[in-house]
This record gives sequence, structure tokens and C-alpha cells, in this order.
Amino acid sequence: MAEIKNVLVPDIGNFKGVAVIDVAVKAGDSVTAEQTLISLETDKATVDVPAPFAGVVKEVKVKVGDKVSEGGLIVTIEASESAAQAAPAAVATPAQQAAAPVAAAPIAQTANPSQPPLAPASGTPVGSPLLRSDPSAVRGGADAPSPDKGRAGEGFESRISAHASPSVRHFARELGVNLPLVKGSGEKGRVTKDDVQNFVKQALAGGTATGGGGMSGLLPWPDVDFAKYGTIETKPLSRIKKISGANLHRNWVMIPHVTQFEETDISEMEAFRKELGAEYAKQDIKITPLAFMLKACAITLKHFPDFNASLDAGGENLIVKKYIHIGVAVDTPDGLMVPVIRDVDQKGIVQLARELGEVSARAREKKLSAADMQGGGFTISSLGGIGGTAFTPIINAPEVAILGVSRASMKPVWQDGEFVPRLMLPLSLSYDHRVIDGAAAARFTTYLARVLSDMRRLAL
Ligand code: CAO
Repeated sequence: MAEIKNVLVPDIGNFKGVAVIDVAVKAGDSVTAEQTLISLETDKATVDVPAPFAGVVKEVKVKVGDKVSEGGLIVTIEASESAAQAAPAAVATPAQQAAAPVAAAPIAQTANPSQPPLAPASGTPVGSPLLRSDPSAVRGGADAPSPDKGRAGEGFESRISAHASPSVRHFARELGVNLPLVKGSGEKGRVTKDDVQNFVKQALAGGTATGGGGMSGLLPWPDVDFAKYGTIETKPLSRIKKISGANLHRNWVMIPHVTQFEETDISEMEAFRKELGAEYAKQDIKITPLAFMLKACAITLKHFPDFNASLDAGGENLIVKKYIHIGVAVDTPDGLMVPVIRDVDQKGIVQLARELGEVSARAREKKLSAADMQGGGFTISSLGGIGGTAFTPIINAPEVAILGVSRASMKPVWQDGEFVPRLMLPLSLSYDHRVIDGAAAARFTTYLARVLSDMRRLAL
């Protein structure tokens, strides 16, 4: 005959009087081994207590708000025979309980005893509380270890805690919803199933799931009757503008951009460019500073491969590219296009200049194919032919950095005790701060500046 066993609060790491924040089962429920029975909340962590074996819940002895300690009775379960044999140590029959209380496996303590235990010592023994491995569920842990602590931005998220029942957590996991991003409408901000559903609906409807509460908190776009104030003309956006606009919008909203500014002395480069330009003008090849920029970027990307990389779709891995294909933003009458120049590291300045001329002409004649615009690992956007001293380019996702080039101008530069006129080129590097740290970006632009100011390095 099946035996009724007590399931007791296991070792939860020296905490006493811990609040029950969720009861996931009721009398009559069939449970499987490891299915969450209740959730407890210390001031440092949320802990799920799982069923040590499969069976049918006979009685639930706790309710939300109760305070429990190690050894306290949670539920009684009529165990299926095989299950009871499989996990005898985690429970005690009512008769045994007084003399032989629970033997749930203890969980590992962190080095700092004031910190909560963060993970089972090895695996998750039957009957041990399942401390959430999801770092987002660990609360109050500015110093709590996070599996991905190296990635900027995640530390912040790991400090956000979502109150939600195990079933809601399970539901969110199934839908791939990052729970800390969902605003809870339940008691004390608890996230309900409806909240998760609404979050998904909103994301599908074009709202984004990118920040606390997504974009739902924004005011609607102003709908103004401009004709009330004077004559107007309505011009539909071009197809290219619509497509690039949607991409730019996503990239701006989803990538934490930072822009690093730099200035480099291209006096020598300009003298050489002019020489080369005169030589190749006869062949109808226009040698502009951009060909040098491409080459200098290829050299710099080789030195800093993380800038020639992409986050994978799950945001878990950085894919570093071993090839150097660089996109170049081209301004066309219909909008912005970004053809890609391939294997830049393997080409010389003249060949790059020739290709640049060809692709920008094809872009303006609307002759680029989709393949011409694919495969880039990094982008250069040059407004140097037009003007300006600096700007903040938007990263071309899923790339992680883009270089903006502004117009070079003569400036007095302090050299060897005197001001000398030098041609200075302004650079603006926007980078994805989830992948690239500020120090790395400053090293990148400093290196790039050196390559551009020292022609010998371009030959390396
Ligand atoms: N500083 C000073 N002069 C520069 C310069 C710089 N950084 N870059 C180019 N120039 C000069 C060129 O040498 C050329 O001079 P000359 O006519 O006297 O020979 C002139 O400016 C025009 O250059 P260009 O624009 O024809 O050629 P390019 O290789 O510099 O650029 C291309 C090619 C296709 C990138 C460019 O035409 C273009 O479309 N730029 C706009 C890109 C853009 O819109 N970016 C913004 C994206 S975000 O909205």
C-alpha cells in the first residue's frame, strides 16, 4: 500500500522564520519528483522547495505568509511505491518524524556566510531546495556571482528580482520571456500569468521588450494637423528609407551605444593621397581618404578582433569573424545604403579606392544586390566629403561597432615647443557597450589614430 510521508523544510542555509511566498500545490494534486511545492523568500534569495518524489498531495500544511524554518512540515504526500523507494532520505513518515526528521541535502554556502547559498554543492540532490540558477532571480546580490558577470549590462539585470510563482516562472520560461523585464501587477508587484501574456502581446504588436516595462510607458506619437499653421506638402518615405529607418530604430533602441571621439594627424597621409590621386586620375580612379580609412580599420580590427564580431541571437555568445569585410555607408537620393567591401585586409589602397568608386556608383544607380550589402563585420560612415566635426553613428546590428569619419581640417598642433599646422581628422567610434568596454574602445581609436598618422603602419 502506498505510504503517506511528510515533506519537511530542508536546510535553507541557517535562515529561520523564512516567509512562504508561494504555495504551488493543493490537496489532491499529483506531483512529480522535483516539482516545486512551495517558494520561500529570505532577505537575499528566492528558494523553490521541490517534491522529493512523485505522488499525490494529501495535505498542505503551510500557506502564503507563513514563516517556516528547517524541519517544518510543508505537505504530506502519498508516495507512489517506486518513488518512495527512490528517495527515502528526504522525508519522514509521520510516525518517524519526531525522532528522525528530514535529511534533505544541504546546499552549498558561499565563502561569505552573510551571503545566501547560491547553488547546490553538486547537482541538485533530491529534496534539496532548488536555488534558482537564473541569476535574475537572485536578489540583492550586487556582489552575488553571476555566470556572465564579464558582460556589461548583465550585472544590472541580475540585481532586478521578479516576484512570481513557480508556475508563472515556468510559463515565462516556456515563452522565452525574461521575467525581470515584466512589470508585475499583483500584490507587492508580483508578476502574474496575465502580466507575462500581456508582455508577449505587446512585444508581438511591435512594442519592444527591451527595457523595464518595455516601450509601453511612452506617449503616443503626436498627431498634429500641421496644415492649420500654414501650407504643407506630404512626401511619402522611400522604400529604402522605410527599411533603413526600421533597422536604425531597432538598433538605436536595442543597443546600448557609447561614442568615443578621437582626432588624428593625417598630414602625411594626405600628401601621399594627393600624389597617388594624381597618378591614378588618368585611370579614372578617385583616391579619397576613405580608401585609407578602410585599410587602417582592417589593420586595427585585426589587432582588436572583438570589434569585428557579433552577438548571437540569444545574446549569449560573441561570434568573432576571421574575415574582414567592411560596410561603407553610401548616401543616395533614396536614402542610406551600406554595400560591403570584402577582404579589406588583403587589398591595397588603389584596389580599395576602385571598389569604393564602383559600389558607391552602383548604390546611387540602385544596382546593388542584397548580397552586396551582406556579410559585413564593421561599418564606416564617412561624412568627411560634406563637413562636420563629429557625430554619433548608429551601429549596424548585429555588428558591434561603427566608425564615423568627419571632415579633416587644418589645426594648430603643439609640437616640439611650437604650434605647427597639421591636417587633423575627427573620428567617432560608436560601440555596443554590452560587448565592448570603454577602455577597449579608447585603445581601438588610439591605435587607429596611430595607424592613420604613421603611413608605415598602413603597409603592415
Ligand atoms: N576630410 C576632408 N575631405 C574629405 C574627407 C575627409 N574626411 N573625406 C572625403 N573628403 C573629400 C574627398 O577627398 C573629395 O575631395 P575632392 O572632391 O576634392 O577630391 C570630397 O571630399 C568628396 O569625397 P566623396 O564623398 O566623393 O568620396 P568619399 O570616398 O569620401 O566617400 C561615400 C564616398 C560613398 C562614402 C560618400 O560619397 C558618401 O555617400 N558619404 C555619406 C555617407 C553617409 O551618409 N553617412 C551617414 C550615415 S548615417 O546617416
